[in-house]
Amino acid sequence: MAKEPRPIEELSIWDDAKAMLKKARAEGIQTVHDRLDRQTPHCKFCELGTTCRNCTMGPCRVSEKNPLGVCGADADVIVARNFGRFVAGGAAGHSDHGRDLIEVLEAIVEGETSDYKITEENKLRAIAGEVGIKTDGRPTMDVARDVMECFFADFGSRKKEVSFLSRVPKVRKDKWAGLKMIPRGVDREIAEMMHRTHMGCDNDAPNTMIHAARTALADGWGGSMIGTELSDVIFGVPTPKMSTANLGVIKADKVNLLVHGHNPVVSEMILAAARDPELLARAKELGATGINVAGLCCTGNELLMRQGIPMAGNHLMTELAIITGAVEAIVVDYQCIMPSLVQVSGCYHTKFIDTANKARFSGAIHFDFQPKTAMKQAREIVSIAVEAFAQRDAGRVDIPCEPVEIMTGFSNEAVTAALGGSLDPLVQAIAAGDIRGAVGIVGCNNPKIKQDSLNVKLAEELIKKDILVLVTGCVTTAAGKAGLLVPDAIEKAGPGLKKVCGALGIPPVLHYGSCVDNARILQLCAALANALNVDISDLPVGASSPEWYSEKAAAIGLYAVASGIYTHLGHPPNILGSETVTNLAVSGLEDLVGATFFIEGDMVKAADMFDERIKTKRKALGLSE
Ligand code: SF4
Ligand code: MSK
Repeated sequence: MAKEPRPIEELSIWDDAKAMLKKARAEGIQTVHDRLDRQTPHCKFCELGTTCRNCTMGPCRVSEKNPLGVCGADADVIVARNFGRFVAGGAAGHSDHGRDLIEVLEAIVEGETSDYKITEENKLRAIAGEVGIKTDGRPTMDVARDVMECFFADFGSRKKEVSFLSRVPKVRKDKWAGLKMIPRGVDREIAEMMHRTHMGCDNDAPNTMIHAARTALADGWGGSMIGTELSDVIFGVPTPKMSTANLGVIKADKVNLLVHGHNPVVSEMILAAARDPELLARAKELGATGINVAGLCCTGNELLMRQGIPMAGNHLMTELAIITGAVEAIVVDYQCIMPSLVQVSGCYHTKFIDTANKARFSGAIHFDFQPKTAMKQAREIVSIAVEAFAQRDAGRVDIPCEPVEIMTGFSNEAVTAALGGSLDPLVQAIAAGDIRGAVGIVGCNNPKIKQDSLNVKLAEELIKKDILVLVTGCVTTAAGKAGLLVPDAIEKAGPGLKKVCGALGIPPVLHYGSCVDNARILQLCAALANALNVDISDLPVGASSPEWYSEKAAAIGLYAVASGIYTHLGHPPNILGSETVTNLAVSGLEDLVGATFFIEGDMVKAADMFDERIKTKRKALGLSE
């Protein structure tokens, strides 16, 4: 017998989500929540991580009764291997995204595109200097070529360490060297993880876990950091600006085009094409007042940070945005795009357009988007959206709310500029205890958790304790919708944070970008540690992913811990079937890298644990608690 669906009230904290879930049920449209209900209860072996499919002597499931797989692998080995491959998947996603930015830089350097250009010459030169490339008196394109070669080489096997380790405090690098955890090359660490986890290779769980950390570090300090930095070089360094968020950003009188995925390479071009006078004129001819480009998930974050486009929603809003009935097209690049969006689009006049050969969706309109032809292709895509306006059924349109204001655009450069040109005022505010510490809240939604309940609650609890919060990824929209991304949110903060943020006119929760932009937080931590002449693990900082779901989030969490940042997860990865692996994650790593994971589903308790940690770290630095 089919299960009763969960009450809508339990699925999300947001009125816009609940209204669209109601509409979905009334119109007979299946959502992620319905499918979760059909998939539960989940397989216990898979939940514990004790199932292995790495060869055809299996698949094997180990338990107390049957403790060894056919090859003799025990639960520790199997869990570690599964987790290692999980992290490798996440690192591969972020880093391949980074590689795509290098390829755009290559197209610029080789003169193959005029649609993309080097927008931030100063940043390019600054990065070049950091990775040891001479810049004095050299033409920009020569510097760019060397940067391109250097970053391509970071993916290979010929380096002893990835280039941005130049940013890492020496004491941290020495720690990694002692553990054989220095990331040498992005593709190398990922490939080695696949090798190690083949049958008959790395059969020592702690050793596999150390390599998982190395793989994650190759993502954080390699692929992701390259992705972030080159996106800034090509599309501009984010600066503070106002925008809006929630489903109310979809406009009934406009052609609505949603960009979804992660990489700004496609979405930036779509935004530029949407300003084309001919396309605007055609939209008007069809009765629209304009073309509205709004964001979903991280490609939305990228455009929000740099261009201030409105955010329609995060991960669990992607199906619901289409259900407004007012979306002409959803244009995707890759990652976190539920294949169900094709079916939901098919229930309306919405055109679902994919743009990457590595992320195709059956039933989609496909464009093989290339730097050489980017603007031409972007115009064609926008034109499809414009023409779809004529097919919209006004009777099915329901935009459930008015948008809320948010402030965005906090890159490290913007923060430093706001502080008068150096991080010293931030260091002083931390020393004085006005800002007691900082926590990055990052990551996703997961339909197993009431949407954004944990993301918002943790941010609110932390700012009350004078802990500055930085948000990226899908937590951005959560914090924005909760009213935490505006300067007025200082009213919800403790007295110290209220004083500092009030003086600067900034929110107590700062939007720091997309998922790859967690590299900005790593860079900030390294800069603070270098300024204080300490290790990153000595700082009063933390990281959290309360509602995570993805392999990428696991890689982020692990590179944060391996970098020395105490990291919270709202629910555990599938590792609980091994005591060795679990103990390593939640305590053993402390001795090795000076930080661990902690798992806590109650956000008041999680905030208290961050508070305790921050007190300990402040005390050790000789600061008031
Ligand atoms: Fe089973 Fe070992 Fe093969 Fe895994 S590698 S499926 S545990 S025999
Ligand atoms: S999009 S990885 S659901 S944050 Fe970056 Fe959101 Fe998580 Fe994807």
